[in-house]
Amino acid sequence: MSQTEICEKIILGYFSVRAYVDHLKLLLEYKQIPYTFQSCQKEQLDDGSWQGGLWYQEWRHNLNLDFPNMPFYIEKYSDGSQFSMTESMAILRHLGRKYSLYGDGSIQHMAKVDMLVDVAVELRLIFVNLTYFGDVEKEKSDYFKKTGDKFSRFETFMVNHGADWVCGHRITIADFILWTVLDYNVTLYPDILDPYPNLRAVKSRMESVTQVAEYLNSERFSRFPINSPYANWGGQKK
Ligand SMILES: N[C@@H](CCC(=O)N[C@@H](CS)C(=O)NCC(=O)O)C(=O)O
Repeated sequence: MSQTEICEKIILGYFSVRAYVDHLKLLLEYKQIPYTFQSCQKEQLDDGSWQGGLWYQEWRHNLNLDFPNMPFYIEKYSDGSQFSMTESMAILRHLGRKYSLYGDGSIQHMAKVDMLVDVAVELRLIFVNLTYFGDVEKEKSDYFKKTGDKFSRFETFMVNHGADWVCGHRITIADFILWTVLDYNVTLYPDILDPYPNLRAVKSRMESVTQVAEYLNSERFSRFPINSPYANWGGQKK
């Protein structure tokens, strides 16, 4: 594909849940990049198990993906060629490079951005483990301890960097995955960020960006479902 070809269309594919795609939609909305969200529902079979619906039956076979998975990301070019990829964090990093959301350009700053992204992913994993397999009432205080260590380190990081956004004065890819993880957490436990004023501030800052506020109030965004329907918590539609 030639570098001069114009990207005419972006397609982001995923199940109709927030889970591993939320940060990617948020970034595209923030940058006001037109995209099509191609979604499908998981379906429950007669034996009670769940199957990936259209993804399972069609898309994973016919989209020509190197490593078929959801979410997937496709750029279609004016010459008819296309670029496609999977892996939710690799897609985030691709969008970060494509739309200059990787910080001030120094390799040290980019490394810190990557570090913050990966810690946010660790927080997401703790959330996934609890909400799919655990008991959100019984395990609340244990969860606050596990996540609190990382939340307070984010808090200190922001104090040390005196910043508007999580990694300095510019918004970076770390802010999109962090917002998603924070929003999942306060949706589950509204008081979880009470001890962390900088995290609450950076979350509000994202929500007050005009195009983000418009997105969050639009039909393109729904707070639920966060997880797949078979999760212990967060798989419901409201
Ligand atoms: N490492 C992958 C994991 C993706 C993943 O686990 N996708 C789940 C939904 S959250 C899925 O059902 N993928 C489709 C499949 O496994 O066929 C990523 O971050 O994108």
